[in-house]
Amino acid sequence: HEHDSGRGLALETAKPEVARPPLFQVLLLNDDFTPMDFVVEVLRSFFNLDQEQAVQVMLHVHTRGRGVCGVFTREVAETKVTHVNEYSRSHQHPLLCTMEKL
Ligand code: TYC
Repeated sequence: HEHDSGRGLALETAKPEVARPPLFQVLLLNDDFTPMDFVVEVLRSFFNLDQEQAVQVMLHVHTRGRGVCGVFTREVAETKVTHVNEYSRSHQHPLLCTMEKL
């Protein structure tokens, strides 16, 4: 039978919370052999960076050892890592791409 919930008419409607998926940084690691132009091309073609952004990220990786290419959900990050590493290997470059949970 009837019982007032106590929330009142104006408060009955809850905001539909949408779960935020975990995010992952995709990183490039520096090495002594991969040509700078190749790294820039990877950043442009796999991470949709423009020439200026790609050169900035490449130089950051070159000087600091590692750098962020982008932030993605797990499946997208995993796919980027696999594609970049396969592409680098297919061109005989040791360039390494990895991911880390934020
Ligand atoms: N260190 C490389 C060179 O001097 C360039 C490079 C930059 C390599 C970024 C990898 O993720 C990398 N040719």
